[in-house]
Amino acid sequence: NPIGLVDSGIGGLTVVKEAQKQLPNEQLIYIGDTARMPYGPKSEQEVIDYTFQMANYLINEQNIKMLVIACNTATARALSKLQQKLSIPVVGVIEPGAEAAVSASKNNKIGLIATQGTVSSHVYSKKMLTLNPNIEIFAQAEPDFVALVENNNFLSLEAHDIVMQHLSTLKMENIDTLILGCTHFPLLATYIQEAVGSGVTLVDSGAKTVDVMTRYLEQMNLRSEITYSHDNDIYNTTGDLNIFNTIASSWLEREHEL
Ligand code: DGN
Repeated sequence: NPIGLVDSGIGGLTVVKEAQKQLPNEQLIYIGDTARMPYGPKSEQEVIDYTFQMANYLINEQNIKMLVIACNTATARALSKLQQKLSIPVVGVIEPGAEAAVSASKNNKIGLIATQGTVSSHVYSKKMLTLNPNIEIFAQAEPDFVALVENNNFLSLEAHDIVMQHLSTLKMENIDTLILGCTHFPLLATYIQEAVGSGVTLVDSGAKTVDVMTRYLEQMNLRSEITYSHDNDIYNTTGDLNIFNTIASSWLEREHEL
């Protein structure tokens, strides 16, 4: 059976890309809810409802064996509810990112850039503080970055300038680790790295999630044994197919920059 991945748009493809590398035999089915994005400013209940709709479709129509919430905002709002209600394993992107950041940081100063919804949920902060109470967190909402990616504008001079400008204050905080707490942000990784300086370790929470998926598949004996080609993975969007296809094919073919 396939693994389902959901996001508010194309951001979750950063998780798909990593899963295609690390899990060669697993069929992936993706839904990007582009028509209703961004999730960042939506209410908790809306994000919960949307995520359940995608989950139910994937379970009832596609018979998935595992669900990955490849969106930080939906993880922050809906992960525990999905885990309570659904009978298949459900993996979110926040815990893996929080763990990776805490172990990467040496000076205990960690930056977080994410959507407004993720920042105000404080899920990252709570998780990191339970792992290490001495951590200092500098969280900044960056809703504009999501639009740059969804509009296929993430390799432009405009994107470069916006990222530089927005992250200039964060650069002053002496952080040594920065969590890309939105699955859209790895597409802007080159500019983000330039903005905060090469000494800062960027944590791609989505990529870390694939380690957790791998662990679950093994523990629960759900790993596929058949040889599979990721050319057969399925991508769905609730929004414009052309723009989704353009971004998806160029991103999935490019070398990952982290
Ligand atoms: N990609 C999503 C996330 O990781 O939070 C959110 C993007 C959005 O809908 N604003």
